[in-house]
Parts: sequence; structure tokens; C-alpha cells
Amino acid sequence: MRFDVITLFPELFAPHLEVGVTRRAYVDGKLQLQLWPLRDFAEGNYRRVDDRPFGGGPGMVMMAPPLERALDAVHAARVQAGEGTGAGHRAPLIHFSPTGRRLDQALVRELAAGPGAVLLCGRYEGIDQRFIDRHVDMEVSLGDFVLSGGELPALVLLDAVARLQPGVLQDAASHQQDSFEDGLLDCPHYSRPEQLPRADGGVDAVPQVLLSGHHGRIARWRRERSLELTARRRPDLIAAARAAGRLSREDERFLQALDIEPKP
Ligand code: 9D3
Repeated sequence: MRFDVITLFPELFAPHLEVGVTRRAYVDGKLQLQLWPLRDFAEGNYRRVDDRPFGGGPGMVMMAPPLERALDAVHAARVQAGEGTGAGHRAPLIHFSPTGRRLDQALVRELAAGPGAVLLCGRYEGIDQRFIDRHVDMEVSLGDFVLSGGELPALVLLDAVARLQPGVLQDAASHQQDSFEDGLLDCPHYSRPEQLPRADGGVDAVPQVLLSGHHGRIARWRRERSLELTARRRPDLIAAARAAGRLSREDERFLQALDIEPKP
């Protein structure tokens, strides 16, 4: 699967290509990443990619013409590479923007199963709306906080997609246990030592059930810790799991006994 990234700061992507499971995905050829430095598609001695907003106001706007030239180059390269261009299998153009749809694991899964995408990283106040209206398929945000551009969001999406490529994660089962794969928050984890000394002379022990060897009881304990944490912190996820029929009668009995008022 191939991702093309249009950006003013291609050097921000180097670490992602060089470390950990994401590097593995590229080395093994499961993912291809081509960077398109927007400055290369600017014209004139000053290589301008931005200009002042019509109507006035602060900041600068990314101009449409360099973006259109960059996108033409991306499309030509994707065709050259024989990437799926047929109807229904064209890679979407995703623009990272604070006004976009919130990135979630459902979108990550959808992209991980498709032909890749063209990722457009904005800087300054934003992009000329005419380019967005002509070309952008989807606007994606990371959430309600202010970043300085779309590069970190693009890296976040690439990381989330890379780790879903078959064979990239060490342990295939760890997908299934991911928070959000089953719609609940993950349970707590413990490792050696069994007794962790505290500054006050006491010790913090590992929950006894995890040392018991009773796989059924361990699974039930983990399920209950997930349910309890989710009910306290993310009651919206409990409601969604219930609506999707992902809670057993045993789960419902446990939640009932917790006696947490259901907040929206
Ligand atoms: C001061 C400018 N802002 C007015 C409230 C608008 C604005 C424009 C451009 C704010 C941030 C940005 C740059 N951000 C992104 O390109 C971005 C982003 C983000 O800031 N937060 C969460 N997700 C994303 S995706 C792209």
C-alpha cells in the first residue's frame, strides 16, 4: 500500500521511517511512502507557496497552483507505479485540518485495508478553499487542540496504519487486545518483580489472580478491569459496546454491581 505526502517539511518524516515497527513495515515493502516537498512545485525566484488572505486578516494561506502541480505529479507517479486507479479503488486525498472528522480506529482500519492515500499537510492558516473543493475527499483532525500544521497528524495516521499491516506486529494477538479493537479500554498490565518495594518500606504486589494460573479467572479479572475502567472514564464506549451487542449478560451484571451512574 502506498502513501504520498505533500508537505513543506518532508524532513519531519525521517524518524518514522527509521525506527521500530513502522520502519519494519517499509523495509518489508508492506508500505511505501513517497514525500512530495511542496516547495519543489513553487514558481519564481522566491518559490512562494503562501500568500495573504483575500478580505484581510492575520496569517497566510497556502496557494492553490503549487498544490495542483504537486497533486498532478502524485497522480502521474501513482499511475506509473500501476497503483489502483479504477473506480472505487482510487486512493483518497486526505487533508489534515482542525475542522476535519476526528481520526479513530475505524478510519485507520478502513485505510489499512485500502490502496493507501494521498496525505496533504497544511501549514499557516490553511489552504485555499478552491483546492479543497476541487480535490479533497476527506478532512481529518486529531482532536480539539491546536497544532502548527498537518505533518504530525499525517505521522500519527501512518503509524496507526503501519502497525495494522499483516506481520508488522510481533504478536498478531496484540491487535485483538488493543483498546478500541474490542471497543473497551485495556486492562492494567504487570510484570516482574512480583513485589515492588515502596519508599515507605512497604511493597506493591501484583494482583494475586494473575499469579494463580487459572486462565479462566485471569480472563474474567481482565475483562472486569476493562469494563470498570471504561465505565468510569469512557461511559460513551460502554454505551457503544452495549448497542453493538458486545456485552455479555455477565458483563452487564458486573457493570450493574459497580453502581456507576450512566453519564452520556
Ligand atoms: C490560529 C489559527 N487557528 C484559528 C483558531 C486556525 C488553525 C489553522 C491551522 C489552527 C491550527 C492550524 C494547524 N493545524 C493543523 O493543520 C491540524 C490540526 C490541529 O491543529 N489540531 C488537530 N488536528 C489537526 S489536523 C491538522
